[in-house]
Amino acid sequence: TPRVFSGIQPSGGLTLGNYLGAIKRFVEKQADGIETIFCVVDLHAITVWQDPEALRKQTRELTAGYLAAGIDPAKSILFNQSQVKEHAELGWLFNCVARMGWMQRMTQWKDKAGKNSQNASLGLFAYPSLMAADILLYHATEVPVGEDQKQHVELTRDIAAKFNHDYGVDFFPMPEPKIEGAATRVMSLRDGSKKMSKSDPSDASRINMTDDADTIAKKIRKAKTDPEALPSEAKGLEDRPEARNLVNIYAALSEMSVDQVLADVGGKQFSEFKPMLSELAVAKLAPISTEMSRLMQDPAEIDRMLGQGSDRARDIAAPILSRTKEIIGMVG
Ligand code: AQP
Repeated sequence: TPRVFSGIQPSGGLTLGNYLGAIKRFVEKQADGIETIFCVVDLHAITVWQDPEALRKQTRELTAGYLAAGIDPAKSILFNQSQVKEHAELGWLFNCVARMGWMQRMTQWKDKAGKNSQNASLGLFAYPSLMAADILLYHATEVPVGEDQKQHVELTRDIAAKFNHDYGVDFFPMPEPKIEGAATRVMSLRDGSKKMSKSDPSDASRINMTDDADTIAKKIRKAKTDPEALPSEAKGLEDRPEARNLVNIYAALSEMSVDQVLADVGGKQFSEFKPMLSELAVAKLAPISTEMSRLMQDPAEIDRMLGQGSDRARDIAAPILSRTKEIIGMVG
């Protein structure tokens, strides 16, 4: 039976990239009537420094973001990773399956550790092995993610295959990365070659889900573009990363294809297109950010929901972990 799992790190405020590349698609999966499990991956967030007070706030805010965007705890399991100890435990078991060389090839590791990799945390290096545990602990078969996470889901398959092979079992399924839609890689508004990211030092590079209408309009007005008018077909965007990014965002927000969008706006200058994009972004995001602020007024209720979701997650995870330990040869 299909089962969907995905997670987001509470490592900052939610961005439009996280919304279009992840949450909006999680909500669509939920509507398909299959079993869906969504996680606030706080154990991943601390692979880089997080101020404790900020981590607490970001965990609640991300939960509020999931709920405000349409994740329904009656239909999906919504919880935070650190409350389900099985994640850390299976993560360790997978550290003993995954190979150093596999980890060294991960582009996110190379990007985030940078030149000073001796100073990166051991957790940052092992991140993909914990992510494999997150997914396989539920025997999930589908993992909706943005383009940047594709390599980690492929590594999850390698870990599952090696475990099954080494122990001569057919225990872990091969999860499929689901990278769908017009905005699988939303780019920075300041640099069309960089991904829009929560942790980019420039706030102008991203749209935050909590930005108000004026801020959204200002960021879009200042977004980097080229001087040409918009083309009338998608192939006209090939060498124009900034233009392509804004059109992709428009397409994803309006639920139209890029070709449909260009059929409408082809020939327009950015001075005309940007206000259209701002208006659309505000119309789509304002109800979510209003609902997020309402939910954030009652942090105790958010904590209660995370506790309940964690209990439900554990019910699935615990027997899978027990069986894994038994296969490995652990007693008890
Ligand atoms: N720019 C993006 N476009 C499309 N999808 C994106 N995702 C992230 N950025 C974009 C998707 O959002 C999900 C959650 O990501 P994450 O929080 O686990 O970490 P990340 O991919 O490292 O995202 P950030 O925003 O760049 O966080 P920081 O700055 O902390 O590293 C994933 O499905 C991801 O693909």
